[in-house]
Amino acid sequence: MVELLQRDLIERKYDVCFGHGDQNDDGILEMADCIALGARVIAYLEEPFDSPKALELLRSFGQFWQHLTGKLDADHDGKITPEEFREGMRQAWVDDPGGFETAFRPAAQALWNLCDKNDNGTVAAEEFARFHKAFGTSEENSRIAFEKLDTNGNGNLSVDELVDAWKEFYTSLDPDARGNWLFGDIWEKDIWDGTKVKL
Ligand SMILES: [Ca+2]
Ligand SMILES: [Ca+2]
Ligand SMILES: [Ca+2]
Ligand SMILES: [Ca+2]
Repeated sequence: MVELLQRDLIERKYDVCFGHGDQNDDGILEMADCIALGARVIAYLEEPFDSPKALELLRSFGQFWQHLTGKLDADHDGKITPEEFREGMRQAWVDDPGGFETAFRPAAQALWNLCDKNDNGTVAAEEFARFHKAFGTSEENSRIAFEKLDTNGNGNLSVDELVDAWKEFYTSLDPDARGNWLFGDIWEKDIWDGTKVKL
């Protein structure tokens, strides 16, 4: 990994997150982007849209969005720029761990529960790859992420481990946190083109 200051590390991760969220590529995040991302996950995992898992995913993504915009959308126009997003994500989850527990962990839990198609508490490589495809992650980065996270090399990631990795990705300032690798090797210098992330 390229040497990154703590601030650069977390901003890089939030830029990647912004790239995941900005589904219509207009450089602004809105609730519709957030819901579209949730819908992509549901579609790529071939989950019925009216299943309990799908509804919980959409509900929790909506809750995530409400919490985040409540923190930073001062003019209440429902739009978030990349700069506002970096600041808001940090305030909402790093500076307020309780906020993470109530409004972000449920989204992670819902997402990994949905990826765990057979409800055995683990996500297989193939399911993990579908999640990544929905988020726009390349096959190469998906493979790298799986290898980094599957520490015991058994070809499965536990839902609990994935929720922990999620928390590390979105809140940890530690360059050695394993969860930093949730979306593969995102440490290339040219990932940000000024308005959006090249995933
Ligand atoms: Ca957008
Ligand atoms: Ca605004
Ligand atoms: Ca499973
Ligand atoms: Ca494993």
